Amino acid sequence: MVNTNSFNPKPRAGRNGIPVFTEPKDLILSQQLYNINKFNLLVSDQIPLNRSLPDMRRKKCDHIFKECKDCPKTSIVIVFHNEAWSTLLRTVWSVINRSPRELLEEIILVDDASQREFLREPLEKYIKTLPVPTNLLRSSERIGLIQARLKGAAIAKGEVLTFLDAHCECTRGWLEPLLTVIRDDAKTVVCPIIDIINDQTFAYVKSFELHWGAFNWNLQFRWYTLGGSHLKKRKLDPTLPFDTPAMAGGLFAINRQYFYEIGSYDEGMAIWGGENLELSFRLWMCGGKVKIAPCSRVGHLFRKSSPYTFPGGIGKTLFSNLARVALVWLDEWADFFFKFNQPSRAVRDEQNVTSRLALKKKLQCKSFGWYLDNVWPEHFFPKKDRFFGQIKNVEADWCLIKPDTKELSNQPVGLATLEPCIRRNVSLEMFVMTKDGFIMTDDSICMDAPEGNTTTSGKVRIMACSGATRQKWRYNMKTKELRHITNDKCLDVPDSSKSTDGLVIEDCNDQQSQKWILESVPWT
Ligand code: LR7
Ligand code: MN
Repeated sequence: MVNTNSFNPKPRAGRNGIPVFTEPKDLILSQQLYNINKFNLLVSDQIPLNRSLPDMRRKKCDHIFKECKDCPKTSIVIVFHNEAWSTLLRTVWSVINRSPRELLEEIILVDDASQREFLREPLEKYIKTLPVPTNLLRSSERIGLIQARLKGAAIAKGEVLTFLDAHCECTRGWLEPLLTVIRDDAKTVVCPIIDIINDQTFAYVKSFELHWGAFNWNLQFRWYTLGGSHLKKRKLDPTLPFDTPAMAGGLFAINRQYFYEIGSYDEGMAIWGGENLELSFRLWMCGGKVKIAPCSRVGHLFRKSSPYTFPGGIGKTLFSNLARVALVWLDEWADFFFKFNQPSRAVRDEQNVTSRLALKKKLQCKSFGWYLDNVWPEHFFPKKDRFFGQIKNVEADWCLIKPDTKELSNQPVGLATLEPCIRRNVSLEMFVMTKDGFIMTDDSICMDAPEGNTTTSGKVRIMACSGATRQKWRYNMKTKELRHITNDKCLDVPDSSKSTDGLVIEDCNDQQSQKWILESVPWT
């Protein structure tokens, strides 16, 4: 089955990005096919390669479209390993159909040792018929996406390199907003807003606009809501490219010469993962920038799991890559990362990062502390000038914990509750308290209480950090009270229980249930 190409388009299926539902008679077949790529192949193979998509842009984006006359040309680099025919070529056709020809230097496909027959000769023949010069490079051994991209970049002729995953769909006007940013500043790397192609129905779904990219304590890439000041700026002109602490990794454009000046990729990284943070850190710390251009919108097929193998296992690949990121870029925060990330700690000593450290020195890059302060001041990492540790109630002798229910964006939400303190898991009961009074923990979640509720006691919740005053607290070391600043009430364990009932804010009364110990835990 893997070797057969079951591409069988129906002319109107999925037009304008609408969902395609599997007919009941095909359900079993579609489930069988699902496992090949971890998406609904039957549906993908029913949708034409040149399907229409909605124009995702705001009206105000129009001017950018027109201003791109003197934009640099780009090579499009798409690497793939055992991609399906329909998703790969829909990516290619979406580029061809929705990019001005004068801005398109070429398309470069890099096959990372795929084993599927239809990706051999049939693909070679097919690309010869395309109206845009298209190259196909092959790697006979599995080299992973990082080295595959380097292979593609090495033969590129365009002034700009634009990378895409092999299962994307570009919408109208996607390219111009990226290229104008690079035309205006060759040291800015720019990403589109990444919309969602549903893995079951292939519906094109709009994603959040008010998010930026960052990462959690385990160096996993995450989208987080923009903080208050950024939000205001964005609302003034929603078409303007905005800074992001990190890029997702798969979809971005970069000036080709600058890509090499800044050190392309870490060739010691294998297969998959971590390269997006490594590049983001390097750019920000070494004089570049990473931005998202909201007028550029590209769909990406999001999967719940990975369809392919990781040669050598995930320890030799992802966790080694992350260990390299930490060793090169995290300075004293590397201790924090390794302390709480066992899989990466296990492969730490195998990493030789000498050449990357030499690069960092040569480029005179700034520190991770500088990055946190200047690029991502809203971060929730420990720092010298803030508390890091457990928040313990004196009476109950239990600790504040993070809820385990997650919302869409992967951020936990729920009532603030207590559990016995056993330090079983760093990201479960470690909190940071900043100088500004935000009590935060991993994945950008904060302790939050409703404002202006003076008569009844308010339930305290753990939810996405917003930077709002309702998330500000003050700790008094003498009285041991944790006061909600705007309500001037105290964090309290309600009478009913000392345990898993939610915490509340109550009028301050000097009772034991309102006394808290902030117990520091060393993180370096
Ligand atoms: O060994 C491999 N060889 C490859 O050529 C493994 C993968 N690949 C190809 C693969 O066929 C695909 O085209 O590399 C591309 C990326 O692999 P995916 O699609 O499995 O990755 P992903 O979309 O799950 O993961 C994201 O993180 C990766 C970390 O290494 C890469 O940076 C991906 O490019 C990146 N994808 C995106 O940024 C899309 C938006 C996701 C978000 C948020
Ligand atoms: Mn992908």
